[in-house]
Amino acid sequence: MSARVLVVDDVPANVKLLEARLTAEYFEVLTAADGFEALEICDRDAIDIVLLDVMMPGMDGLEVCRRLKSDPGTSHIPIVMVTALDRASDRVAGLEAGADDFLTKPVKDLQLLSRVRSLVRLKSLTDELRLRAATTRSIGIQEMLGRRLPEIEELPHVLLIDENPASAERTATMLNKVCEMDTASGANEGVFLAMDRTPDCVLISTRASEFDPLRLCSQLQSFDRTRYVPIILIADEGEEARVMRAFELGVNDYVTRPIDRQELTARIRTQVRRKLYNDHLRMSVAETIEMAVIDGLTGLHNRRYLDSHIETLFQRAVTRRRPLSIMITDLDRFKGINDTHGHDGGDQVLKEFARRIRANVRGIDLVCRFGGEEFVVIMPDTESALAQRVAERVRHDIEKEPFQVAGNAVPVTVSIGVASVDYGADSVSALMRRADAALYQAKNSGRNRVVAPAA
Ligand code: GH3
Ligand code: MG
Repeated sequence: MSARVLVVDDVPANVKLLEARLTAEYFEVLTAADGFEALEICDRDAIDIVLLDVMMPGMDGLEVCRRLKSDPGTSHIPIVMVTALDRASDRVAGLEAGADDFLTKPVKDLQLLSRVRSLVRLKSLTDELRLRAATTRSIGIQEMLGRRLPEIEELPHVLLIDENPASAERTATMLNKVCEMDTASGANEGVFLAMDRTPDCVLISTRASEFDPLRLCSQLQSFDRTRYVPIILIADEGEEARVMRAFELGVNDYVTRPIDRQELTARIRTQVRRKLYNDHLRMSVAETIEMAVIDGLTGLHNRRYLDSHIETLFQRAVTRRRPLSIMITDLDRFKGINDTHGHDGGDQVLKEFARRIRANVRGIDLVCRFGGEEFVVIMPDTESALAQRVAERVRHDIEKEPFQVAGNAVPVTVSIGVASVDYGADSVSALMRRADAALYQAKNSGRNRVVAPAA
């Protein structure tokens, strides 16, 4: 996976070194010699990840990080702070400034590449979701895109899979205030626990003789319940090839033994925050897609949904030789209601009307607001005589009890046209036309009635 990396450092030799290594791995590299230039480039170019030196004259790396993270246009770009080995305090400060990860100088190849790859992969998932979300132009999503990564509010739930009870115990104790931990000593138990309660992050120790840790990783990524759960590998020095293989399989991050508490904490925190952010986005996208087929006023499906489903329902009825009926309803003299009680009053009537239709049909019947004060109900497995009885029940239910509009009792009536599938040379449009013609007849013959074309 290629990506555009921005390297920020005031020492030209450091920039050159990172640039050479990243270019060799086919990353596109941009460079900046100070914080101001870095901010400018992030604003202008689509940067996928920033490697940021902490100590720089003018504006230091921490300030650059804070600014990038507080700007909605750049807050989603992952930032890796590059810190001197002897300055542990910089790491904490970096994470507090919103950095996603850190590397210590001198930067080791494996660490550099694995961190960059992992963050780029996370970002590309986020980008795809952001793109989908942005095209839907939902107000809720726009607001959400502007937000920073969410802070972790509750202790994240981490699952540790480690065959060795003593080392599992040590790791659990180390993370005791950082997360709520479940431990498993084998692959089957691990999968079982992960399916039982989806964790926010999984830690897998590579020291295993009873199972293959990498196979376990790909297994976890193949189940719907766990495929978005980040995985961090706990590896030994000298396992570079295995770690690389793990990254190819989609493992998100790794730490090496002996485990540094601060480092593991930071890595868990980063993975969990990214996951929360992506989970939110994914849910918002799903909600927006749902909103696109739901009528906002009545909560019924809208015409777009009807158009995409009626053909399927129709074909299913025809091929199975099952009856199918539809009714089109239209409120009588609705303009008069709007004129007397205002548009809001009219809306109240439409809402209550939708509620009453719903209450009079079955769950499998599809009720749609076709537009304005016209509604369509599709009734699978329903022949004409029954459909007319249902329509009559709806008509009666509307007439019998006046609607309440801002304290006024408003009498409402409805006209309904019914049509049923005829197994001859029928089509959806012919069926709709027959229902429409029946409705027209109901209107013309005095309203407040049900008409079905004679079979
Ligand atoms: P008919 O008995 O012949 O159906 O008479 P009608 O007045 O119901 O029919 P007409 O088609 O003349 O008027 C429909 C009205 O429905 C006009 C339009 O302003 C109103 N309308 C359409 N959509 C909405 C809506 O979402 N809310 C409200 N309040 N009114 C709507
Ligand atoms: Mg009308």
